[in-house]
Amino acid sequence: MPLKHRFIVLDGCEGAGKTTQLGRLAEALRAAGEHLLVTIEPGGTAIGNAVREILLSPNHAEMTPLTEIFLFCASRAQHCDEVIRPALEAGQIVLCDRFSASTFAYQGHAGGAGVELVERLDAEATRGLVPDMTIILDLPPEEGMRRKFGHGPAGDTADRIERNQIEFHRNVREGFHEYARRYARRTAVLDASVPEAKLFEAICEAIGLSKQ
Ligand code: T5A
Repeated sequence: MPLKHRFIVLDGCEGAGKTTQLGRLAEALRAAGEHLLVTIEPGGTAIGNAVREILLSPNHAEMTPLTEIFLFCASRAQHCDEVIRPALEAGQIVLCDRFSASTFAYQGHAGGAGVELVERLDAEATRGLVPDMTIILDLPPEEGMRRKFGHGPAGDTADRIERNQIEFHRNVREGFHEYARRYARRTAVLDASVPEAKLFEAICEAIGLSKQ
């Protein structure tokens, strides 16, 4: 039976395991005979990748909150029109690493721009394209940072957004919970502190993918 959800997003705080789980999910769906597009935000297009460089570079510490929102939305607008919408129209399943929930949580809730502004700009950028299912991998940010950077401080390898104080990342986590409450029918929050295989089972269940 074809999968009911065609546009699936994995989202959540830093280091929650999105990339790891997207890899597993892509493999399972391909094995089930599905045609897939696996993509990422910010990015997913040549323009989006250029915008990603600007957004994440620690050299741009002076970036204002409004500039940041517009750049995430610019990347998304290009991504939706050039890549995601055509793939869905061609009958592919789209798996995306982060999407609107990230903008809601990082720029809207934690960044202090307000979720209403973020939602308005995001709706323009996507032209109403909404994921069928957003799965939020929920993990305390301290644990996500430990997974990525070990026990020491994030240090020189951290990008501009990872360099925010831990309090910011706690607010991001709250923002994801707020997003899930707002869009409960198309969002699932899963405990990402469990072993990879167990989390993968929960993701399959959330999207209705039966075990082979
Ligand atoms: N952003 C993005 C915004 O602010 N607004 C927006 O609108 C958007 C779209 C993107 C940055 O941009 C921000 C958010 C981000 O700060 P990114 O490079 O794409 O940056 O970074 P992340 O999405 O955070 O990706 P990461 O690679 O950092 O984290 P993942 O993908 O969640 O985690 P993953 O799979 O790489 O795993 C991290 C480590 O944990 C281990 C893995 O082996 C790896 O070492 N791991 C586990 N360990 C224990 N148990 C498990 N279950 C594990 N699963 C994975």
